[in-house]
Amino acid sequence: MSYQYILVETRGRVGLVRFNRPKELNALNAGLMEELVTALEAFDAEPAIGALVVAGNERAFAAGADIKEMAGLSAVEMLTRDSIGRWDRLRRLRKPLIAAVAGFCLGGGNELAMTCDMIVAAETARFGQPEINIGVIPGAGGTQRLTRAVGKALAMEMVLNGRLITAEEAYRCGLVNRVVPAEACLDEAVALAQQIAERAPVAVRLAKEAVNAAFETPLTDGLADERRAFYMLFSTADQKEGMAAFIEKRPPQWQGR
Ligand code: DAK
Repeated sequence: MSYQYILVETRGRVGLVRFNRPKELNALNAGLMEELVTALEAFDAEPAIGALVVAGNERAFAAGADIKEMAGLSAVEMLTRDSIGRWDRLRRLRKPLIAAVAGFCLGGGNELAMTCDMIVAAETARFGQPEINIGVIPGAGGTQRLTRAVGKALAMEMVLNGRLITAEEAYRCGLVNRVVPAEACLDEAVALAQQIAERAPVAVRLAKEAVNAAFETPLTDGLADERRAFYMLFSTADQKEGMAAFIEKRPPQWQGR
């Protein structure tokens, strides 16, 4: 399949999608979002792929939704073009999704990064929800995910006053997993994804579901769901193999079942 707005490649067991609108700082227009979700869903369905990475370039992960595309739309047009449906499809990806973020990561770009399961940040990364500067507020989860990630005080400042934060600050407040030199960012993210992709796939899938459930469920329900998933894994060949390999002091050979 050929794409206009993204570059797609496979590295080992990792499916990599890079935004490719450099002149527009990777602004997320409808075409780019559709291509992104389509490519990630294809990787999600491919057994040879164990984890996914999404990246921009050195100047920008993404500077937000495409303001020029949105500017003239009415509320009803915003509603009926159902662009949020693509974001819901991202949430439904089963394989771990890692964002490699360098440069601007703003508005919808930051919301996209936060929709991912982990973020590897370059020292050059700048995170923000500057929608207030153009007369709106975040619309793809920014007020919710940012607040859960960094807490109320900083989220309020970023959303109400458009403050950008550095990669270091993002690391200190728990928004990103690690900060690395810009030139190493993509490789670090791919290496992290590759490590996860080499683990027992069914356990990885259930682990992702269980951690994400912590944001949706009361503790008692989340604990019960986790326990059920834990017991269920004892029906997999990989649980038998993993524990046998530990006892026999050898590396496990996962079968993905
Ligand atoms: N949209 C369109 N074009 C953009 C853009 C954007 N978000 N950001 C940058 N560009 C374009 C600029 O217009 C410029 O194009 P030309 O004028 O040269 O043709 C080019 O990229 C380079 O940008 P600058 O010349 O401005 O570069 P600077 O280094 O001076 O400044 C900047 C970089 C990132 C500080 C600045 O470009 C900037 O402030 N950009 C806008 C950031 C922003 O406000 N982002 C939030 C957008 S609103 C939803 C889904 C998503 C969303 C909402 C709802 N649903 C599904 C419901 C998300 C909304 C948003 O993200």
